[in-house]
Amino acid sequence: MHILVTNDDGIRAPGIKALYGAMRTLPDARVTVMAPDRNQSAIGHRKTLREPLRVDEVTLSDGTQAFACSGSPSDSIALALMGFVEDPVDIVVSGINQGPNMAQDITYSGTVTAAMEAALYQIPAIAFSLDSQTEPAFEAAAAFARHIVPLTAERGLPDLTLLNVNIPHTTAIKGVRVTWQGRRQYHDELVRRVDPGGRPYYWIGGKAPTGDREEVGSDIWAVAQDYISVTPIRLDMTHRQMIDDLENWLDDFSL
Ligand SMILES: [Mn+2]
Repeated sequence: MHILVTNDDGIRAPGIKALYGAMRTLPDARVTVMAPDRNQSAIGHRKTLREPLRVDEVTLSDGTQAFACSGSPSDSIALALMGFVEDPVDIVVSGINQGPNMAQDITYSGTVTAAMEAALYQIPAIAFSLDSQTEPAFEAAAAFARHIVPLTAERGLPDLTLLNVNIPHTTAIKGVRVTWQGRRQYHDELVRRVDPGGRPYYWIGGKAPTGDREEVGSDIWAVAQDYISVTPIRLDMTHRQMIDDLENWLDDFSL
């Protein structure tokens, strides 16, 4: 089993070290690490087309040989699967992200969009995120990765589908729940400042997002209840139930 490991926190982040370390302990596993050379969190499903991409072979703190890419997480996966990594890849794993990626976070998340890119290449992919921004302990997430990765590689995933895993930050995990995307509440605020030359500039500030913890069965609910959340995500975001209605809205248009 050839496992390609990436992340969005950058190739030197502790979470990716925990993930490739866990993958290496699987029987018959061969691990390739290719990830952004710096933090690319919330980069979204970015495809870099108007500037060159560079890849450097780097030695990480534990001696691991890895590929550091100047592009986004999805660029890293695209490069690898288009032939930069010569041996066929059986599964792509992304993370372990420092911070959750649930509900509407997923199209912002470089952790998840790296897995989306793999799904475009019909390679099974799993994104792992830990519900902690500070001093995370990755052991439980790594243990679950060791469980779900071989299963997913063996069974495969439906077309244009990936798995999004979120792990609660607790030593008392209750189990696993298969979930759907819940409802995020963002608390972003526009912060306006002025540079030394007198020009305004802006930050997206505000508090961290919260969410509906009461909707039983959602990813946000599961993690709030100390369950590991596993959500099957499809890239087809069409609202099929709306198609008939929308046709009715538009059917009297003519040229
Ligand atoms: Mn991140």
